[in-house]
Formats: sequence, structure tokens, C-alpha cells
Amino acid sequence: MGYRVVVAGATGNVGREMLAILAEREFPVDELAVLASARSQGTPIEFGDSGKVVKVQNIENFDWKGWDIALFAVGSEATQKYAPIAAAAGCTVIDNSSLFRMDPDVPLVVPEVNPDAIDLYTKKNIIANPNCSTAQLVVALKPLHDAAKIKRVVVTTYQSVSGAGKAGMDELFEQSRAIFVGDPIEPKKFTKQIAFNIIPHIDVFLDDGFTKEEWKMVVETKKIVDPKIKLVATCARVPVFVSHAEAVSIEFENELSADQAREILREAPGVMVVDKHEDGGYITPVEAVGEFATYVSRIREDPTVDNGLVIWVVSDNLRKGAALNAVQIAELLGRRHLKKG
Ligand code: 11C
Repeated sequence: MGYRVVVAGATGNVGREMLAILAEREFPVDELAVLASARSQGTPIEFGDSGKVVKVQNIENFDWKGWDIALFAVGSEATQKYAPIAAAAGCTVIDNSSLFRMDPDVPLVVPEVNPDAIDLYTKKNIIANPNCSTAQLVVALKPLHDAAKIKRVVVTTYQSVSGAGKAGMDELFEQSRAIFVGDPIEPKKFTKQIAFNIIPHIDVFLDDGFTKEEWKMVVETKKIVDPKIKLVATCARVPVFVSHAEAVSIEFENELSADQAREILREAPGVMVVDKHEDGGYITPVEAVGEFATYVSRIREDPTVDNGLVIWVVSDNLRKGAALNAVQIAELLGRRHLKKG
């Protein structure tokens, strides 16, 4: 016996990946409902390779009673409106928005990192999925933290345009085409030209000069791994369609050599080490697309601090950064609490 599963936001980048990953990982789905706004009602959506097609239902009129799990990938506004209704009707919400992440009564879960945190979900029947740039970072940090206790992290991100949704992907494509044919460039979704450029700005600016994306990396890492970790981030948008990359400098309490870190990371759940000291002996964003792993490359000692390492972390932001983590949470919830399937 499996689950009655809802995917809310099924027509977006992340919603489509959620459906693909539920099928790829053979999540025990007895019945599936796919929801979106009224505009998409009736749109047929394929589920897996079986040729099975489900029609999009309007989220506004959906009756949540009797459904076990809802994977939410709708904007914060729709989440605010519908997630509490779903949760109150007994359907556990796994939410990809930032709305509930810092709520002390909502667990923020990366199953390889803090699986025990999930038990708190009974408070609100909601579980939060972290921001994509945080998810891949903490998968790499946690095993190193367990080994040598992290004091401070300095991270610079290189984030793909798919983090900004389909509109971000369309804008990179359209601007690249415009540049080749000599048409004018018109930034819409992004604040400046993204094609052949880098924009050091993701999400809104806060009073202290950091962006909200940078702030999220700080507070989410603390909530998921350890509140004592100090972290400073610079988040940049790069002209890559899918997968985020991160250059991460880590300072530890205790000594940890690059060789030791490489061995620890090789054994760590969710991590794939690709670290040959030769041309091409590292992972780039295009190679991580469609993969489940968080890749770690360029592991080396930082000669400018005591007990410091520098690493390069790459993962598919739509998968580990969003849809895969959400499905892994559903799997964990099933194993620990729902016990069906
Ligand atoms: C981006 N990280 O790349 C963002 C997208 O808080 O879930 C995801 C935002 C979030 O633009």
C-alpha cells in the first residue's frame, strides 16, 4: 500500500522535477493529484515513463482530505494560502518556499544531514525544504563538521538562472540569441544583462547590504547543521541554465588535512568526490544536471589560516536543491512516521 500524493505547482521547473523524481525513485504513489493555478487547469502532465497522464487541477478548489503528502512548489503567496489548509486537513506539506523555513515549529530538513529534525513536523504538519544553495552546501559541510568542527565558512555562489524559474531560463536564452543576431538586450527578470555576464545579486537587498539569498544561507545552515557556525556568503547569478556551483572556504576548530577530508567526503551520504589534480579533474555545472549527487572537487588546504580547507561544490539546483530533497523528505517521513508503502 502506498500514498496518496499531491504535487502543487506541477507546471513549474521544480514541480516538473518533483514528478520526474517521484517516478525515478519509484516512490510508492497509489494516487497522484497535480495542482496549479486556474490558468493551467486541465493541462495534461505525464507521470514517469509509463505514459500515465494526469490532468492539472485548480489548487483553489482542491479538497485536501484523505491525501497523505503534498509536495509544494508554488510561490510564497500561494503557499501561505494553501499550505495551512492542506496541513489542517491531515495532508503533510513538504514545502519548497522560504515561508516556513525559520519557523521554530517547522523542521528544515536535509535527510543526509539532520534526519532526526523531521520528528518536529507533528507541530504544524509542515516540513520545510531549504534554499537550493544551502542544501548542497550543508551536504558537503556536515561530514566535515562531524570530523573537525567548523568555526567559520566563507562561500561564494555561482547560481544558475533556473533558480529564478522558467522566466530566468527564457531570459538567458533570449538575451544570448539577441546578442548573436544584434538585437537590443532588455533585462526583465534580472536587473542587468545575464547573458555573457555575472550579476552579484539574488533576491532582495536587506538593510545591512547583504541580499536575502545570502542571509538565507547563513540562517538555514545554522538551523540545519549547527547554530555556532559563522558563515558569510556572496551570491551571484551566472549565465548557466541548471546547477549551482559554490567556492567554499572552511575554518575548523581541529586539524583536518585535504586527504582526510577527501576520504570523509567519499564516504558521506549524497556526496560524490571528483578531485583529480589534472585538467578536467573536477565537476562543472553542466555535468551535474539531472544527477542526484552533490559533487565536491578541488579539495585543498588553505595556507592562510589554521585548520582551513577550500572546496568546490556543485549540484543540480532543481534536484538536490529542491525536488530531490523534497522527495527524500517524503521517503524519510514514510519510513519514520507514516509507515505505508
Ligand atoms: C535562486 N536560490 O537561485 C534561489 C531560488 O528560497 O527557495 C530558490 C529560492 C528559495 O534564485
